[in-house]
Amino acid sequence: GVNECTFIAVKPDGVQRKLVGEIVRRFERRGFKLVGLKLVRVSEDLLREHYWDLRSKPFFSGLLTYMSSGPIVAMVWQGLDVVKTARKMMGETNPADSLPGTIRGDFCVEVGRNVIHGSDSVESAQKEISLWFGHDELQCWGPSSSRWVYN
Ligand code: DAT
Ligand code: MG
Repeated sequence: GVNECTFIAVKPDGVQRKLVGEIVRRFERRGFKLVGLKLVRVSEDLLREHYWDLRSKPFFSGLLTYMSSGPIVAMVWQGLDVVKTARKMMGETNPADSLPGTIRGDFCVEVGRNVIHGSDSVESAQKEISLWFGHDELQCWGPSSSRWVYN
């Protein structure tokens, strides 16, 4: 429903390449609501938990090194079907397979430097939001523009 939330992160390469504003802008303009945002440098322990399902992959340790190599912009966005729509906005995991117009299709070329993370299901979104954010870091704010986005 309209209250669905997803976890989105601008990865260290996206921050270094000054893509934060562009990425936030795309979610804002789509009509989604920002409910959490912070710039963080996270430990490999948190990342190991975040990417636990990939622990047996050959790229796992490189992924942890990359993700802990600099600050990340962690965000929570809310709105109708935001989990699925955010994945569409991001493009495919491998930027080479991502269409122009998607974030990965517009701003990157390699799977190991794909600038953005987004939860892949409502269930993983809930897990990731509670891993990255405390309750006091999420804001419930004015619905004043929602009647212009939803009917
Ligand atoms: P996504 O980020 O699209 O959800 P995923 O969850 O399968 O993709 O993998 C998490 C991240 O791991 C991905 O964004 C980049 C990295 N990754 C995935 N497949 C990879 C591969 N074949 N080689 C190197 N890195 C990979
Ligand atoms: Mg994933």
